[in-house]
Formats: sequence, C-alpha cells, structure tokens
Amino acid sequence: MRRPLLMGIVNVTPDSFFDGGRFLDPAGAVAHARRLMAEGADILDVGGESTRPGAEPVSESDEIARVAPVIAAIRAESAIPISVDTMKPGVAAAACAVGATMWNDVSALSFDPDSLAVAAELGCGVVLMHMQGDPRTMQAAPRYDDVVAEVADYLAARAAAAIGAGVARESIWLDPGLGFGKTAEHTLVLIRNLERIVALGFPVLAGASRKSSIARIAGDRSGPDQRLGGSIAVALAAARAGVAAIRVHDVAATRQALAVAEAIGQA
Ligand code: HH2
Repeated sequence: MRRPLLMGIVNVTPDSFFDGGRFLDPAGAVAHARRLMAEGADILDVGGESTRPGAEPVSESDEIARVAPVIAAIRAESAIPISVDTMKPGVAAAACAVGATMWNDVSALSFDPDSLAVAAELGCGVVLMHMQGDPRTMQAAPRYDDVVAEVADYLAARAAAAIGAGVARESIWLDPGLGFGKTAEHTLVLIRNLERIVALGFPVLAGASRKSSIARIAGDRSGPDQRLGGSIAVALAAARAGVAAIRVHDVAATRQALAVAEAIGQA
C-alpha cells in the first residue's frame, strides 16, 4: 500500500454539512489551514459554496470574496498545493490568480459552458468529479443500472472532453463523487470497486469524510461529528485500492490510521 496524499478540507461557508460557519471568517479559515498543514496535509482544498444536498447556490462575487483572501493568505506563508472547490470558472480563475494550483470541480467542468476552455487556459490541475444531477436535487432518487460502469464511463468521457479542449492529460485527476447523487448502497459499491476508477489511468481522489452515507452504511444515526471512525474505514479501503489522494476533514487521525495500516502491511 503506497500512502495516498491527504487533502485537507477548508470550507469558508456558513452552511457546509460538517464545518459550516466555523471558518467563515478569513482569519479563522487560515488558522484552520495552518492546523491542517501542521497535522500533515499534503494539499488544501478551499471551498466557498456548500455542495451538500439542498444547499443554496452562491453568487460568483460572494464565492470569490470568501475564498480568494484565504487562498492568498495561505499562499503568503506556504508553498503547499491548494485546490479551489468550485463549479464556476470565474472563481477558479480568481483563485488561481492568488495562488491556487488546482481546480476541484464537482461538476467535472460541465456546470458552465466556458469551464473547459478556462481550465485549459489556466493550465492548473483539475479534479473531474462524478455527480448525478445537481446538489439541490441529487439525493431525491439516484438511479443506476451499473453504478461503477456508469461512473467510470462518465469520468473517462469528461477526461476526453477536457483533453480535447486543451487541458494537459497529466493535469487531470478523477473522483467518483462518493455520496453525490448516490444512495448509501451505490456509494458502498463504488468504494468496493475503486480499483476500476484507478484503472482508468489518472490519479484518483476520493472522499467520504463525515458524509451521511457513512452513517447509513454503518446502520446508525450518527451526526457528522460522530462519523470519524467510518470515515477512516473508507480512507483505508481507498488507500488499498490505490487512490492518489483522500479528501478529509481530519488529517491527523487519517494520517495515523494510514501509517499504522502501512506498517502492518509491511510487517
Ligand atoms: N465532497 C464535498 C465537496 N467537494 N470535491 C471532491 N472532489 N470530492 C468530494 O467527495 C467532495 C468535494 C462535500 O464535502 P464538504 O466540502 O465537507 O461539504 P460541503 O459541500 O457541504 O461544503
């Protein structure tokens, strides 16, 4: 097992499902970023719009006002790779202008007709994530005949579209979008079959950190603040499947679990 990179989550939002409102103040968000770096984060993912089911959309200017000062402040003190979690090309461009190095797009560059061209022009890394529907409605009635094949085919098609638009192949990462327009059973089947997403030949990012599917899979009623154990179980499975990076709220605990699992594997 080769230890995957850890992407630490910095949500500068009032309404994210786990940490909404905790880091809306830029100074608080930067302090949180520092904490994640001290815990060993390899990448920071800064977002200004929640994608939780039912979340209200945020205007481009409000989103930029949330993320840009935080990214600029982190960049002023660290060379760590920073991704911006946004569906909007204008936000991605503003974020890259102040130091973001990657565009993490849960819509796989499909939300805006300009997204593909802007990603090519920015020349940054891109994460193309699978989602069925959009955040407001995605959990209403997710349906697949074969969730793994459909997610893999979609990601391969979006990677081809990005390359066709001029995005460098080596800049592309793929993400199966655990919990995005998926029942807990769909998410579980995807976790069991992450190797098939890895087999597409791009670095894979995966994240189920504290999502409701953790509680559903476990068969309990835990809230987001009680889902660390299950989140770590998914991180270990993702590492075994060969993902390149895991997106987490809890860098220290996940890093420790991965280090021990790796040591056991080498013993
Ligand atoms: N999950 C969330 C947000 N962005 N990006 C990628 N690539 N993969 C994910 O699984 C993913 C993502 C949801 O988590 P969080 O940011 O904590 O919540 P919210 O969207 O409510 O801010």
